[in-house]
Amino acid sequence: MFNSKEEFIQAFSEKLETELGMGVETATEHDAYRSLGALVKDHINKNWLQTNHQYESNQNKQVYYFSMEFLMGRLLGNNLLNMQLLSLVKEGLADLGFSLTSLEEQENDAGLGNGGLGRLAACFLDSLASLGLAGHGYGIRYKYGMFEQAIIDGYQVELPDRWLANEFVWEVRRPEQSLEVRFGGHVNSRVSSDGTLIFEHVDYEQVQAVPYDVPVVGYNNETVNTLRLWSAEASQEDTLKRASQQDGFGNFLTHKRSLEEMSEFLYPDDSHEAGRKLRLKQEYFLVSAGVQSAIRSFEHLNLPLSSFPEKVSLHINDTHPALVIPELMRVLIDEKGLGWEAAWTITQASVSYTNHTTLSEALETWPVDFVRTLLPRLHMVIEEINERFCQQLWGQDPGDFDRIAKLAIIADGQVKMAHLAIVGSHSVNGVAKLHTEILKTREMKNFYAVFPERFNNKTNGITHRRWLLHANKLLANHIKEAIGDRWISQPDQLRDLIGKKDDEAFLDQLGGIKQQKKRELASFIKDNYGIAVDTNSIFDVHIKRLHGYKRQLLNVLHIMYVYHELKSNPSFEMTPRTFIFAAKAAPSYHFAKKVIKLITRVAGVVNNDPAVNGQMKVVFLENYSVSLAERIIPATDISEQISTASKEASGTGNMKFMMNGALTLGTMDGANVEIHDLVGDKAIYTFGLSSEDVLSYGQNGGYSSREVYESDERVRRTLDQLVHYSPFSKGETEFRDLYDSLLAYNDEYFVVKDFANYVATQQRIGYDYQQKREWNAKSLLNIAHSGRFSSDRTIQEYAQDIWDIRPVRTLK
Ligand code: 26V
Repeated sequence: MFNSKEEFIQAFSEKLETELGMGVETATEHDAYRSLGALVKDHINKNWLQTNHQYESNQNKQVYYFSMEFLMGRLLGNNLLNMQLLSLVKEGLADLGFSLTSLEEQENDAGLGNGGLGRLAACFLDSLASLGLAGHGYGIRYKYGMFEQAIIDGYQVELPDRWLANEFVWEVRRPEQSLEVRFGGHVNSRVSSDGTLIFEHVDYEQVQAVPYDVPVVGYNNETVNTLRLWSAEASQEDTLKRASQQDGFGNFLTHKRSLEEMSEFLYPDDSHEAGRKLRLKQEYFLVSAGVQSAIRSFEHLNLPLSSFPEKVSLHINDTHPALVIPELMRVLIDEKGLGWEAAWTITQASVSYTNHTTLSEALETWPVDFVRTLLPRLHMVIEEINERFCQQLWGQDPGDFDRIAKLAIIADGQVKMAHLAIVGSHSVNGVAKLHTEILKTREMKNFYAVFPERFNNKTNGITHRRWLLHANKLLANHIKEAIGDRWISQPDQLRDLIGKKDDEAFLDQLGGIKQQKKRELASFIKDNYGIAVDTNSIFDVHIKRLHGYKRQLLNVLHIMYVYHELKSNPSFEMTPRTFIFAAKAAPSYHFAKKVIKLITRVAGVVNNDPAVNGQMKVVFLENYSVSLAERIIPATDISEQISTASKEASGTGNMKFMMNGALTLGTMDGANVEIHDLVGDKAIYTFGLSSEDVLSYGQNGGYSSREVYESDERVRRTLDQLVHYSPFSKGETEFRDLYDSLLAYNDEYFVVKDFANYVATQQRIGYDYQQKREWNAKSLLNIAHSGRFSSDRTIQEYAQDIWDIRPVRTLK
């Protein structure tokens, strides 16, 4: 390891030469990035090997976090940070004429996820390694990750994400650890000589699952865990066999493509289950490779299979990898010769499941026919699990057909993945207190009655290393000056900042840092979009996936209202605002795409109207991604978390903003409730219906958006602007579907209902923002309480309550 700037310069120059055959003078930023990456990886490798040795020799229990998504973002800066090399490398590079920040920007985001669920998985990996816990990710090495979004003529256009186009410097291909995954075919059963039933899978297609390992570097503790991403390839053997048949080559190519599409692209829809066969193939591909790989590692320990749950935890990130349950059963029974009961005990004790949504349209179900043809042996296992579970229910409550019909894993020709996940695991958790309560009392009420001990809450968290230490060094340093750096290993200690709440100089400096981050974002906006924004205005930010329930429409309707007031009401007063949006819409989600169109239309009108330009601007930043979030969040004053209460399971953006000193404008939904509990009424702006209100309207009716429309003139005028002649719509029909969703379809997400309350709360924010010192004190309170939302806390809870694992190394 290099211990000084000089040693770094020496090592870096050598690397440029040996790796790229290049001198420092001729290297481009991209060359420099590549060789820096290679150099850093050399150093990681030593610790990686050592960590693995240590896990093996200590026989530590290993956790495998199965997730169809890992939204990692860029790794260079974070790896340097966690290795404590950031300042040394930065200075060394500066001496050579390179800026570390520019080199970091050479890296493509690893965007192998849609949103919250995938980013959570990435934060969890960082915390596992940083806490010295043996936890690894299993995912898919999609050739194309989350699509790249361009805005053309105000509309979203999706472009392929070629993140692998210039080599991904962090991965290591490990072909020797490849495994075979089988699809299709038939199952023959026969009775063996000793009387046991044997199942033989025949006529199947096979695909090679080739692992690409990515190191996950812990913070200052020499731990390096593994994110193992599986890639689908045609096997050599299969290739030879096909190539030698008639029409060998053509046949081979078609076949190869059909196999390799399994790791071709990430499904970009995170709220509608489309029931695509390829998606089910992807899920089984991940599951089968992961389960086999976990068993292979376990077998190195030479222990009886009965101790598998003491040495291995298989965690499933939502139901997408729920096939882990029947797959583990299959391997244990068919390949390891265990009986059903023994296999079932092991499976249940090893598997745990996190639920991330209560939206019914996102709950996974698969047609039984799909499962039977694609995975004939797993289909048999699932049927047996279902049969035995239904028997158990019958035994508890004979004759209650209704209950059995509701709880069955297979019903109406569908396999219900959430039911499979609950029945086959020992722990089911929600991701915020409110969400878990909703699961227990509503969505999964019947299961809660059967297995109350399985249900538990693990409120989400985010890694403060990426989202504060790395994304906002200025703020992190300011905090260190005030309270030292204990909070880095114990984020709860950020509470010491509360002592600074009356320290005027400190609060002014805090305000100064926010201004600086706003200036940086403003120049990014100017450079990329040509829009000049006022850094003294409130930066009001709404960045997340575009979805009806997240209510970007409520935000934009408020902007339309404010614009109208500014133009027509001379006594209307407002604190200048910059409204910032970023959001990707699922490609087939027409409503969401229309909302983007509306935002960009409103932006065009507002930004080009000199009459309001001193007061407001609207900016839609394209291609929302982890690295864009890292730019925006530190510069935010107001964090919009305005989901329809009960619909957002937790939210994690809310936590990132809070940690960077933004104030939340939010509904009492998801983890906003817990933010409110911590900071108190004065340091958060809550508004709108409660989750009880929303759920009860859903159950009993009683809401009419038209009544509100007719009784509130501001609502009527604003909505009418969508369809009548107005600055935003020249009477076109373009926004008719948005209008109809609010009136004809009675406003599913209660936008109209919450409008008045939202407007009033925004007004209050405008006044409060003018009291700078008080504002900064509220901002401070948010930062001070944000330690609770470090994913270190979340992971410690998982480790203790669900996985039963302890740190391997003591933290330095
Ligand atoms: C569903 C589907 C279904 C169609 C195929 C692709 C796909 C991909 C993902 C999903 C489920 C997405 C669920 C999700 O992201 N939930 C979010 O999880 C966050 C972390 O727990 C949480 O903070 C958010 O509130 C929750 O919406």
